[in-house]
Amino acid sequence: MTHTILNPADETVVTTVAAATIEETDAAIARAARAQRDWAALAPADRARLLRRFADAVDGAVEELAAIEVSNSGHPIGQARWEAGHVRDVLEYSAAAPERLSGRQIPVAGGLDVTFHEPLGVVGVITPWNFPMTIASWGFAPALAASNAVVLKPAEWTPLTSLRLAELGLESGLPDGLFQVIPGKGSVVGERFVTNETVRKVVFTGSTEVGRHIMAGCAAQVKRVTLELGGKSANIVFADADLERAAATAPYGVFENAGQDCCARSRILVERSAYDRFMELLEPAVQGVKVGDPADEATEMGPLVARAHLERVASFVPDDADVAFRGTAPSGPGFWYPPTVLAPARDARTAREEIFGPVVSVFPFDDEADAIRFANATEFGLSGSIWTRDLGRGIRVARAIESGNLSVNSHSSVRYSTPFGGFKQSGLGRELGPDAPLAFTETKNVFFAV
Ligand code: TAP
Repeated sequence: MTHTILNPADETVVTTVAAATIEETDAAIARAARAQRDWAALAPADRARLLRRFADAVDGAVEELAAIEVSNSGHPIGQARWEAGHVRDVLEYSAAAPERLSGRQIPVAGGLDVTFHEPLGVVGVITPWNFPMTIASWGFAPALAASNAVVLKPAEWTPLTSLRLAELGLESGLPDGLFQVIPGKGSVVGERFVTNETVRKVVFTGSTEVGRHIMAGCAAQVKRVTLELGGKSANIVFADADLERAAATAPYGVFENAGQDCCARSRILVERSAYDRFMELLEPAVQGVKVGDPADEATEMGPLVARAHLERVASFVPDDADVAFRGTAPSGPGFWYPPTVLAPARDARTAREEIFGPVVSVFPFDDEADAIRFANATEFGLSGSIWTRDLGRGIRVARAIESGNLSVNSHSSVRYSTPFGGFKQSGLGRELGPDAPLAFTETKNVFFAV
């Protein structure tokens, strides 16, 4: 069976990709298990060197990977270049781990006690379509660095950069079978990662609904799992903030990647006394977002990934929706949707559910306690921003929001060197940062009697 890949900006056929069967998935997992034993037997410095070579290969292929993402996912070229550079950085940062994953020597009576961080074996990584290559690297780079093998299932719509990354790994000298990309259906390949006992951990990024299903499946074998799921993050603007900056940047906090971003600040909460002024400033900022051809260097927002997703996003904005104002978008061909600002009631569907498109809802709030209460009134807890000139308030509110990644006076969420992940139903576990490789190990304690 094959899957046809369309360019979301013009609906032309990019290529077709074969979908793996259960038997092919099992064969890939068995190959990964053999490669893992050879990989773990290498000297730590050799594993580090090969990962650095892989990072160098990605560095040399930044333009190529970016161009693939432009045509496969419709990402603006500048953003796609950043994504390829981020994959290189994640690999380079992870390459330090093989020589630094040290255990501890713990004082005990009657002997010597030592801990080791042992690899898990084969890790299955399942990725979504919104940031195909960056999210892939958050799984495979630290897993490889901790001496594991990786089988990776990309989303059906967006497998191309992951396939190229696997080739680059092989060209860099990684053992054959150590890092394999297996395109196919979630219900076939992804499901097999859960049920095949050789896979010792599943790293899943995607919807909360599928994440719950995977966690339940993994429970049967007490299989390790990391989940990066949905979000409905708040951008809280206090009246004492630099309103010009808060309004000028708010569109980029939600419309980046056409809103197909788990960290999208899709609820803007504005202190009531500043609400009218903020909306006045927000309107030209939204209309100024450059939406169009992703291959154009000036483009800030491209199309949505697929027609089915466009229809889902549009369903959140019926004809009688409380639209405050909108930006512009090409009319087609391609899966275009304009940046859209709503001013709905707090209990509206758009205020509660993840839209995963360029639609944001703005709400007034009364005071700090009200802002915190409403920001936390969601099953999700992934990201968020706080705009204020009062440092004490910034700290207080950041500590009170039930979310894994907060930013004061910015919309930054992701750095390769800092931990990333969600509270509540936004996920389980953390990726990136100095501890990322530890999530791909078991701690073993050995006592030597003396
Ligand atoms: P999903 O539909 O959940 O799909 C994610 C991945 O899981 C795809 O590769 C999919 O394969 C696979 N899959 C589907 N059903 C499966 C099953 N039964 N068993 C195993 N794998 C299965 O999500 P999506 O629509 O691609 O991505 C959007 C969602 O991801 C949003 O909710 C977003 O917030 C979330 N997300 C979260 C983060 C973080 S870091 N928290 C980052 C990005 C995205 P197919 O392609 O074949 O369906």
